[in-house]
Amino acid sequence: MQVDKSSVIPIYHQLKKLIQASIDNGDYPEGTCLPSEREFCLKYAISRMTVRQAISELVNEGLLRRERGKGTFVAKPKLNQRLSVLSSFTEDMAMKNMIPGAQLLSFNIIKAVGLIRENLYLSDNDDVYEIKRLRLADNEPMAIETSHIPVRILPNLKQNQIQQGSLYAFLKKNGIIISHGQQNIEASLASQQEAEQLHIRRNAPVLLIARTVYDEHGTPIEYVRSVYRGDRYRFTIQLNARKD
Ligand code: 16G
Repeated sequence: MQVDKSSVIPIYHQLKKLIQASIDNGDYPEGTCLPSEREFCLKYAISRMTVRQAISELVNEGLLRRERGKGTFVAKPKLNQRLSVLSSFTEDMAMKNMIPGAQLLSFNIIKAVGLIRENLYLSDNDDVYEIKRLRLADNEPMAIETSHIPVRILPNLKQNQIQQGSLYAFLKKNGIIISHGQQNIEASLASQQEAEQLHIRRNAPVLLIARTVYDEHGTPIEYVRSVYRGDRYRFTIQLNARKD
């Protein structure tokens, strides 16, 4: 395929689409080193600036990654998560045929304050468990999740009971059935500590997710704040047309 210089579509955009197609059809599999900027210039008879713009945008979109001194490589495809169902990290990984992992980073009992208190419908003096976990997919760090669960829901919870494995499966085993929830997502940048835990660079884009889940009686069970890797996650939402 060639670029069409007479087209109204900017050349950098056409090159982007060509590279994207080569990734999609397997010509450039994951981990492949992309031809150099010079090679692209010669192949398509276009300027280096045009090549640079196409590649930079693909890097920003997460399709390519740059390694200093080595070149530009085809990145791992992002994990696509649908947001229409309330599922656990473990269930999401099972659907993708990936091995879920949970590493407990900290476990504390704290007083419910601010958004934690508000979202869990608690009073100032109520205690919550604060459970911070690193989530892994096939051993690769994906997210840091900080869950808050009212102590009165599980008065005797001990750290070793949730050291590994699925939190939602543990809740279910204890008679707590999660029924519905709400979640919001916003963009942010990784702090130094988050970057170290997630194996990304400081200030890399991340997605902040806040989720409140309720049991079948409408009692809030968990308020969780998570930091998901922006380079590894994409969330998809099903939209239905307005009925009015
Ligand atoms: C999901 C939830 C998190 C929950 C976890 C339980 C988001 C943003 N977060 O990752 O709230 O604590 O599932 O997973 O979706 P688990 O049962 O595998 O521990």
